[in-house]
Amino acid sequence: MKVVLSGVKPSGIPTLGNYIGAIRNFARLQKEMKDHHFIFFVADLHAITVPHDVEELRKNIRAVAALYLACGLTTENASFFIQSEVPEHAEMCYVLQSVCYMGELERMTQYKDKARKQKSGIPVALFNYPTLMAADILLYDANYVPVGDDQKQHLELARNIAERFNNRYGETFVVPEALINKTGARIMNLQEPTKKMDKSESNNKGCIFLLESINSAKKKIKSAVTDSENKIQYHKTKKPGISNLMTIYSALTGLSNKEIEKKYASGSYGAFKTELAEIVGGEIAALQKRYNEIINSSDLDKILDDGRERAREIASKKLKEVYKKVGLTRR
Ligand code: ATP
Ligand code: LTN
Repeated sequence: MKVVLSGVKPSGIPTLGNYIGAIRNFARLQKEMKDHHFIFFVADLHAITVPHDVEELRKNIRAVAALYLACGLTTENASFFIQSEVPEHAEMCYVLQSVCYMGELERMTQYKDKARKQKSGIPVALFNYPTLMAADILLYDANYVPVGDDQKQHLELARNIAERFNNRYGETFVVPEALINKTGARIMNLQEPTKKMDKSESNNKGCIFLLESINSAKKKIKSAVTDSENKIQYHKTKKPGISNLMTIYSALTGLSNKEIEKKYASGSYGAFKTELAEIVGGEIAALQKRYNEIINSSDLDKILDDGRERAREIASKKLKEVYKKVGLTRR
């Protein structure tokens, strides 16, 4: 049975970008690919790669777990768990560090961006982040990894690590493939549409968080930065603001850019934004309703406990195989 795997960091409350680019896509794939096994987890070990608030992290881990389910993921053909509760992730990461090169990690653009923002030194864990991500994926022999566009480079590295390990020690890992959405793989900041919408970004006005008030989310859409042309037309480089809003519109309604252009041929930005604000508001409201039911129920803990056990069963077998391949056994 083929395996589809993905994770979200609890570095904040997930955004509309995470939802459109990753979580929702994952939920859709789960419905379409019934004969696959789905593995999804809260990537909390990744959230301590930059300085963080301890209480916030604790809250966010649970919130992200509940949001996954609120976004439509089910545990039917899946294992769903918290990464740090499966110690094999960190152990596998250590082994993979022995086949990963400094030069490869130095080239990672996410590392370069995040390292630049560190005021009191760059944590080694930030540098090593992609090796942990490779461990997450290779531990479960994942065939497909649905992610947003920003994770392409990390996926490429995971593939290289898998191939290198296989060449050195014999066939061990499945070489994973990224699954990247055609629409919405990179939702941009509403105030700075040339920058990615990031949940740990300080410009909150440009970022819609899935748990913020509906009114506030609508306001952010209505005050999104656009150009002065007042013409609803998709052009990523010349008109990044309106193009980003059209991408959100397209992802949530299923209409293509051409269809949106036609629908609003004589419309103003104001009218378009008002309609989009309603669409986004409706989507988030439904999600929050489900979230509130889940976060307060004891079912969530039960689901995560079961998920952890299932994940450990797979991960411990794989880790044992890897230890043996590299010679970490008595006999
Ligand atoms: P941080 O701001 O802490 O780096 P993040 O939101 O970039 O967080 P994750 O929470 O780990 O990172 O991302 C979860 C998933 O959401 C990943 O698959 C990622 O590619 C996707 N994703 C993140 N931001 C966007 C975005 N703006 N548009 C589309 N997909 C995104
Ligand atoms: N690095 C990813 C989150 C993540 C992930 C993974 C995604 C951690 N481990 C394994 C897919 C597969 C991010 O920052 N978006």
